[in-house]
Amino acid sequence: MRKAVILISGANGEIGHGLIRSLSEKGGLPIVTLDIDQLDSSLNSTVQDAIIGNILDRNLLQRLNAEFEISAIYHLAAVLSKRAEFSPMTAHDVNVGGTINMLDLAMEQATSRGKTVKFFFPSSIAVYGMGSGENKGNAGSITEDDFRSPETMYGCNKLYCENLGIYFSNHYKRLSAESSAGLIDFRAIRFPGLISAVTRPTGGTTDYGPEMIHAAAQSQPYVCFVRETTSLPFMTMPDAIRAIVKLMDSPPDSLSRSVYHIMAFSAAALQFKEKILSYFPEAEINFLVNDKRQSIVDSWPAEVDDSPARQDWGWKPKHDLDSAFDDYIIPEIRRRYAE
Ligand code: AKB
Repeated sequence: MRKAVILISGANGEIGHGLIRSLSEKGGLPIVTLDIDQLDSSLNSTVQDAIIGNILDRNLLQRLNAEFEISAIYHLAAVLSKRAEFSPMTAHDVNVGGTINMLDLAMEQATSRGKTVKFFFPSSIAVYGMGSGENKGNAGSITEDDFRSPETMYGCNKLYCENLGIYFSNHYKRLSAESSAGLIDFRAIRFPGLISAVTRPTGGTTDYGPEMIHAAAQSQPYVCFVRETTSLPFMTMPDAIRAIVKLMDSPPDSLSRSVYHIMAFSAAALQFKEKILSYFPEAEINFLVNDKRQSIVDSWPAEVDDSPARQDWGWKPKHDLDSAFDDYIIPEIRRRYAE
């Protein structure tokens, strides 16, 4: 008998930490994690099996297929936007090759059991390409279908993988005698910049916000690589985790789309600095624009219209900019660095 589980790839990353805790507190099937690195030891007691391995290793995935009965996959493993611009081929291999491997695993599981496998994919505001700073300024709150012309490898990978997920869900092998449509229930969220007080950000372009906060909490100077006036949408990690759980728990017939974007607040880099100074008056935060990285941030929208997510599955962030700092970031980050 194969063991019934849910599978989380890239579990050791920032989203993985929060998601594992939340899913294990919620109860339900045991969690198996897959990550290229050893799982953070503080999470060991919350998972059944922490497998160290590569999502590109098809033999390993075959072993997982044989050993487990997987009813849901949360496929979090990815190379983020900064690293992807330095190593686009690696990013493509991991982000696209890894995703199709996981979709294929989901399909094998679903066909062998004749039951739908749920698949969660974290997409990103990187799928958008605003074209120019002027467009970004004029666009206001954009819909999911606007400006889908990504300018980064990471954004191209994410947009393509959204389409792969929809293909596996709705049109897989559409010319073969037995249709496999409906065996994968693919759901994706395009996340804005995420702020975790618990884990240190690495490899993202939106990370200037959280990097500034983590540096200040450790009395380290920080040089921000975008202009003071640069705005992006953001949300706290607990809101992101709540969103994943809420979307995955929603009945299929309540969803009008497979891919939703969401945000909690839009903030300029200077607003982060001012907020941080109000808690850490000694913080040393300066701005030295890196034109290349700035151009990437300028290609992403300042705001998204998340009314479809609000209407379909009740998305509602708990934290705005003020409560993000007051109720989550500052208390958690003080605790983290006091330990
Ligand atoms: C990154 O900056 O790479 C990510 C993203 C835009 O999804 N936070």
